[in-house]
Amino acid sequence: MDCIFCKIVDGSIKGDIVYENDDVVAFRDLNAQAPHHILIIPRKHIATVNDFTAEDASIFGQLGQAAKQIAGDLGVAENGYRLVLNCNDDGGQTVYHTHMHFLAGRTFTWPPG
Ligand code: DGP
Repeated sequence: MDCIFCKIVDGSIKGDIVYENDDVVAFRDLNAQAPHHILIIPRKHIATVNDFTAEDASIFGQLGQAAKQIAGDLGVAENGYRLVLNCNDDGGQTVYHTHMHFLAGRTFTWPPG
């Protein structure tokens, strides 16, 4: 499978990894939109949120736990941060391996663009 994020997971492409455990890997986004822009991904290839099955449900929990851990590690938990999951074209998804964007280090506005 030609998936750039699977290649970061298996180490064949280098990622700037900030956190990993048995289920998820988190690495800095190449095209950072904030002082801290990290992508938290499941090790398992799941193309979009639409492709999650009941047996994948715990992965959402893992993504959230990783975000909390990273926020603590970076010292941004108190100030706050934004978590985003883009799905398909209207959601702005460009890489088809589900990923949670962790954005921190500045104040974000709402609604998003
Ligand atoms: P999305 O638009 O939600 O699918 O976000 C994909 C993000 O992935 C985008 O912010 C840029 C980032 N990205 C794309 N290719 C690479 C890569 O090879 N390495 C890293 N670290 N990030 C990448």
